[in-house]
Amino acid sequence: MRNKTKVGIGLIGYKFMGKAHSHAYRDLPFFFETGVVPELRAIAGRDEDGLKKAAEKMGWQSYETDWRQLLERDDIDIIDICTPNISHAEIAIAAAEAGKHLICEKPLAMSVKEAKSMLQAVKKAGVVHMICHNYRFAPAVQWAKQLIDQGRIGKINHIRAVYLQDWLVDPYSPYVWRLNKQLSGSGTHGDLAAHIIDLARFLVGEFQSVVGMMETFTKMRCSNDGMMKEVDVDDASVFLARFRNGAIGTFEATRVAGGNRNANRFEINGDKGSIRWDFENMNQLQLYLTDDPLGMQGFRTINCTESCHPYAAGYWPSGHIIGYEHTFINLAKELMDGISKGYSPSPNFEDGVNNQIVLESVEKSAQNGSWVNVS
Ligand code: SOE
Repeated sequence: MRNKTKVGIGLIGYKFMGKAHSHAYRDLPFFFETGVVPELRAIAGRDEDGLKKAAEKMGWQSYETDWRQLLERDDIDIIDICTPNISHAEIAIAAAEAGKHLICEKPLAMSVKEAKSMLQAVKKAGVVHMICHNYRFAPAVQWAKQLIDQGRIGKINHIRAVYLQDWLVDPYSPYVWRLNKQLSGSGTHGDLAAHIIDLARFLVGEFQSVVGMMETFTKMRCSNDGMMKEVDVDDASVFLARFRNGAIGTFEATRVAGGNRNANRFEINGDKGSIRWDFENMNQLQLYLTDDPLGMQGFRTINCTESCHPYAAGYWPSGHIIGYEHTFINLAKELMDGISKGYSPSPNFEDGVNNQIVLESVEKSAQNGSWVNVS
């Protein structure tokens, strides 16, 4: 008889995200008490050698070379999708039909249509679902949300958000699946803009309309097998947005901003103050309040490592910082709580659909050169 408080994870994909998620499940019980406790039951992938090594290294009890096997297994309660975007919908719908709870990497799908079919499937099956927008779960971002909800920076007028990487700045950097529209749906847009869209939806509110442009600077790249391949996705996407609450925003996502390895940053300006966050300094939040006395005004730095800060008490004493991997642990905590109490914590597939609608609206705008309503 297996322990009822344990839930079996079946994770598909074992590369970068597979590693981040595996680590999160493994370390979660170390830091947090959750209603149910994850157990690393099986990992799935196609290359048996790589899979076997990954399973051993990351502590998985077993592996399957066909993800469908996970759906057959009674000891798997949650399917975690860390595969290229093209397979998200097929796996999620089949898993929901098999009664498995779901967590899926972003972007949720290749299109709004696909995303909606995934949402429909999880709702019909009554399973718990989440999408992995991990940056929401940095304590400083959660703290920013609390400050905004308390009205500390007043009515929000602006957000300016960027997500800048540079791994494609070198025209000789090799062709990978993320550069193939058939496998990824879009390029930087779905990969990075999706994250800042999520942060904006979380902190500012729902989008109303967008106008944007997308560009591919290096149109051919060489794959590892020596073949030149066409890059048919964007290297960069930039857009302006109006929000339903009257705020406006600018967004920039790129993989060709030399010197920026993973610069996920935002600044939000309200009529009583401003908030700034920079992932590469993720434990700190910059806060400016307009009613600070004259002569004392300026951005102050809040180290979000005190026990009053979200998630911080689970880790270390004040001042002992956490990192990228902990955003996944915090997200996994929410997932476990959702499963034990029977709800789908945000961001869930509904957020995934709304995010995808913004992504697709920007794409439409980039094609026709005009504002598009996000409906
Ligand atoms: C690659 O650009 C990538 O791994 C993204 O897919 C992740 O979502 C981001 O967090 C880091 O960069």
